[in-house]
Amino acid sequence: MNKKICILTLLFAFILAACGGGAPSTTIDVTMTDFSFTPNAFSVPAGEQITLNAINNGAVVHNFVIMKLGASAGEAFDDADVPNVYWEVEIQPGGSIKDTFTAPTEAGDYQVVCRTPGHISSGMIATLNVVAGN
Ligand SMILES: [Cu+2]
Repeated sequence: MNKKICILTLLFAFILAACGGGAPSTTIDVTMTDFSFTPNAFSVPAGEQITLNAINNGAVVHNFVIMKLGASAGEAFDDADVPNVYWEVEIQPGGSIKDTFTAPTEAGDYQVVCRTPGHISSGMIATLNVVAGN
């Protein structure tokens, strides 16, 4: 590939990554692989019904787990983290789901993780930014 195009492509990717969440949306589109969420930042309006469209392009089961505000699953998701789950859904390898949940009413950054053992430390972490309504 032409070097200039390559650099421009990289730059564009960084800009997209920086804007991650973008404007709040009631739809989340996420692709899971072994082992990441793409994108890894989402922005939703507080208290609204959110539609999650998730695709698992990986070879193993992945989860989209939203932790409660201020909670972190740490390096590994274990039993102690279960009460701190706000909402979660599991997606089989090669599968996809369309599901809905009600966004938290409290604005802030919520941690999103995959609870399959070893996946957090492999990089399956994302951020759900909940934005207060008008
Ligand atoms: Cu996973």
